[in-house]
Amino acid sequence: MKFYDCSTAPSPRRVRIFIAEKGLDIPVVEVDLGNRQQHTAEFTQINPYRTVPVLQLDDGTTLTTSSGIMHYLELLHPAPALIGRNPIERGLVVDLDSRIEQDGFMAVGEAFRNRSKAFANNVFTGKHNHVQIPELVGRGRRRVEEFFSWMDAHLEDKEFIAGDVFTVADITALVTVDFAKWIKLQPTDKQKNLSRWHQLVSDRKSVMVT
Ligand SMILES: N[C@@H](CCC(=O)N[C@@H](CS)C(=O)NCC(=O)O)C(=O)O
Repeated sequence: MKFYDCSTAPSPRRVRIFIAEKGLDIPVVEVDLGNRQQHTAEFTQINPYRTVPVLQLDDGTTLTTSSGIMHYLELLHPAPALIGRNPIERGLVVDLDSRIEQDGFMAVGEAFRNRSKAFANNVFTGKHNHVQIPELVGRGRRRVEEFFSWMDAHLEDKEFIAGDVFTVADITALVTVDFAKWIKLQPTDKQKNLSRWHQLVSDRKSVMVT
């Protein structure tokens, strides 16, 4: 098995934290996104979508999204459970994780990719070329602020996002809050629940080493 990673990018960081929580040792291949290594013939043969993370299995199968990789590893290495301990928990964790990815992670990406000069003709990750729409920077930022408000209210009566145990939803949310630093947005001092949770999850060993 090989894990294609980029140590500075947020999506593969989700998988790195997941792997560390499981205590797995998977050989890593670093892909230099800054130097456009994802567009080389060698890499596009591995992942035609030209993104990381990628998990390449020993039989040649490749998994090309954070979610697909984490679900595969969860079934292969069930302990500790990170995507629910029973059917109801699994449904709820995936529900929350999808919402966080859509309303939080994608919103940060919208603000970031529509602003940075590096992505002028390449606003989406992957192989398709689309130009930026500068109006989406402000909209993305507002969506992130709404996401932070939702998180703060959601965490009022919970230690972790799905309740009393750390799950993949915490990983996606943590990576999202840290990704938001790239657009200079952070939880406000008034968002006490969000700040308390962010400190709690940032102190985990799996997060500190990734
Ligand atoms: N939904 C995918 C997104 C993967 C993705 O977009 N990865 C980014 C790094 S965070 C990438 O490979 N970017 C390459 C590029 O911008 O060309 C996942 O979570 O795996």
